[in-house]
Formats: sequence, structure tokens, C-alpha cells
Amino acid sequence: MPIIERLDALEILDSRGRPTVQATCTFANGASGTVSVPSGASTGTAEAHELRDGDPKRYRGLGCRKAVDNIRGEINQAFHGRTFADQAELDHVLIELDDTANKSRLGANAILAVSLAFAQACAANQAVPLYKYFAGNQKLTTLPRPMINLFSGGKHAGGQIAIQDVQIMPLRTRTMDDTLAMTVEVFQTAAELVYKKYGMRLLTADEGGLAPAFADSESMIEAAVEAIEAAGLKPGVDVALTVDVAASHFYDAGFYQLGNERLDGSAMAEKLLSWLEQYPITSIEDGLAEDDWDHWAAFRRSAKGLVLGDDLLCTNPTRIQKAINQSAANALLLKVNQIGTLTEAREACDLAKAAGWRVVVSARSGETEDNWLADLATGWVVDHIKVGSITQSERLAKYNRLLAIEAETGLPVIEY
Ligand code: 2PG
Ligand code: MG
Repeated sequence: MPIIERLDALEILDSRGRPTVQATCTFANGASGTVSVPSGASTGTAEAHELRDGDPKRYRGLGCRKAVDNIRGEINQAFHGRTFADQAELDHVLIELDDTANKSRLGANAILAVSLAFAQACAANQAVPLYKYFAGNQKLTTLPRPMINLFSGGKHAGGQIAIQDVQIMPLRTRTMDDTLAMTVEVFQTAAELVYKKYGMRLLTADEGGLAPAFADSESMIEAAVEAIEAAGLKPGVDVALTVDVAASHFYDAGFYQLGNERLDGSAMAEKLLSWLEQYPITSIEDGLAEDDWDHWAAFRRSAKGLVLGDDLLCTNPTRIQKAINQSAANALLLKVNQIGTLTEAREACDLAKAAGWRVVVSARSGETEDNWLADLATGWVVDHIKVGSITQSERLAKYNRLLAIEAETGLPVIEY
């Protein structure tokens, strides 16, 4: 492995115009990698700590100068002139250097940026595409099947509706090219329907999804079914729905405020089961709040399809193990910045796969134009990728990268 010459960083802006961290790792032989890290809005409380400056006069406290300085200063000093046998060794040194349970001293944003920049530099050094570096000895077999945001609510759309995302997933396509073409058709049809029904200019949310003032969650789901049909496709046969309820964000003291309805955990689980019964939904993410463990387990016992944990699991192996033990979920939403290093995220991924779960690699609502996520989802051979809508360049950068990987490898999209 080459010697690390320098770690550098820059404060840049994400898709919401909020600061985030970009890092560059340069080896003494000249190979280098630069990556940018994303940031969530509907975050789980067990996520690793994103270090923000807290100066209300600058970017409303959200500046990332401290995280950037930690890379340029302390981390660079600790790593300059060193070599690491592999990604795991580098990541463990980062974790030890930070020495907190949730990466709050150096900042998970600083730590992840370095972890990823090292990965990118290693790929450059080996002259392989990033997805091959991520794959290591593992055979590449398939591309992930995308779940694509159509309608947004919750924290990504000013809270006009309680639930966060209604997404579509083409089921029978075998190429990324066909998958995206079908998705765009449904998205454009949905945009036309929304325009007719709500008679207003189209508003889009943080991830580029359409965000009209739906009367309730059911109308949001039904509008997606209508769009699939109006595009000449069969709901549940050609295209399924996947829903991110993001229930932690409308839960308080044992109750879910789902629009006008105030539901306890059992009633919320019943509501989700009725949606699975009524609509062509194949996956429900965060249907219950992040610490409502008993109702997660009760829901999973009766649910058909993916019971997908995001805030529940926070890509944290300890929480995933707990969920495996309690049979509280059957799929992992994997976001590397929830845990803060590639090595820990990989551990989370392997743990979920070993339990027979599906894995969905996910972007954040605050993204950058970087596209490493597509390489990660391909290299780690996961089932699905969730990047947001099929609009806006910070989203399309990932889809376009998947198209490029498809052209290069000829890999098929995983069968559903
Ligand atoms: C989620 C993500 C992405 P955020 O809840 O799954 O949609 O949102 O990045 O805001 O946590
Ligand atoms: Mg989520």
C-alpha cells in the first residue's frame, strides 16, 4: 500500500445549500481520491455525530469548518507518512483517534470523508474503478434495483403530509437503461396528473419528488397507483410501490400523529398492514418509530414484503443484531454516514445479508454531485439502491453512474 502524503479538505455546499465536507487523500506516488459526504434531515437519534460549527451568524450554525480543520490538522498529522494494509486498518485508526462512541470529537462527517477519500485513492492507485475496489474478491453479479421517489412529504417537503416518501420500483426490467426509462415515464405522468388535480405549478421536495398538498397518506399512495396505470403499466406487476413512512418523525409519547389520526403502536401496525393489503406496496421503511421495538416485531410477524429499518437500525451493527434477535425487521437501509466509516458500514451490510435480509443502499436528503454511492451499491452487491427522485443533478449523478457501470460491465439489474 502506498504512503499517505496528505489529507486535505474543503467545506462545500450540498443540494439544500447547507455546508458539507469534501476530502482529498493523496498518496506519495501521486494517486489521489476526492469525495464529498451527504447529510440527512430525517435523522435517527442513534446516528453518528455530524460535526457542525454552531455559529448562528454563519450558515445558521451549520458550517463545517471545524470538521474540515480536523481533517487538515489532527487527522492529517496522524496519517501523514503512514501506510495502511487495507481499508479496515485505516478506519480503525480513525475510530481510535476520535475515541468517542458516536464520532462526536472529530465528527462523523470528517471521518467518513477520509474513509471514502482513502478508498477512492486506493482505487486510483490500483487503476481499477471504484466499484471493483469496493468488491474486493467478491464476484460482481448484479446491479441494484432502484427504488425511486415519486411523491414526498414529511421533513423533506415542509411536513404537508406525515409520511415521507412514496417511491416506485419497476419489477421486471433487467437493464438499468429500461428501469430508468420506465421510471421517467411514470414520473412525467404523475407530474401531469398532479398538475391537473391540484392546478398549480409543480413543487418539488428536497429529493426532487413531487409534493402537492395531498389530503392524507392514502391519497398520496393512490395517486402513485393512478400514475402507474395512466402510464400504461400494471401496478404490482410492472411497477410496485415502496414507502418510507419515517414514522419516528410523527411519533411522540406512544402515539403516531398520522394526519388527523392519533394512533397507538398497535393501531399504527394495523394501518400499515391494511396498506399492504390494499395497495401494491412491496416494502415499508420505518413504518414504526425508531425505539418502538415491540410494534416493529409485531408488524414484521404479519407483514408481507420488506420491513425495512432506517432510523431503527442507523446502519449500526449493534442495533442490527438486536433487530435480528427480536425479528423486528427483514431488511437494512444502509447509509454509510449513519455509522461513519466504510468498514463499519460493511460489517452492517454483511450482518444483514448473513441473516437473510435484503439490503438497500441509500443516499441522504442532502446530497452532493458525487457519485460514489453507485459504485458502493454495485461493489457490495446489494439488492436495491435508493437515491431520491429521477430529477436534480445530485440524484442523477448516481443514476448516470449506474448507467456507466452497466455499459462497462454488462451486469443485469438484480431480479426481484
Ligand atoms: C431517509 C433519507 C433518504 P434523510 O429517510 O431514508 O430519503 O432521508 O437523508 O433525510 O434521513
Ligand atoms: Mg428513511
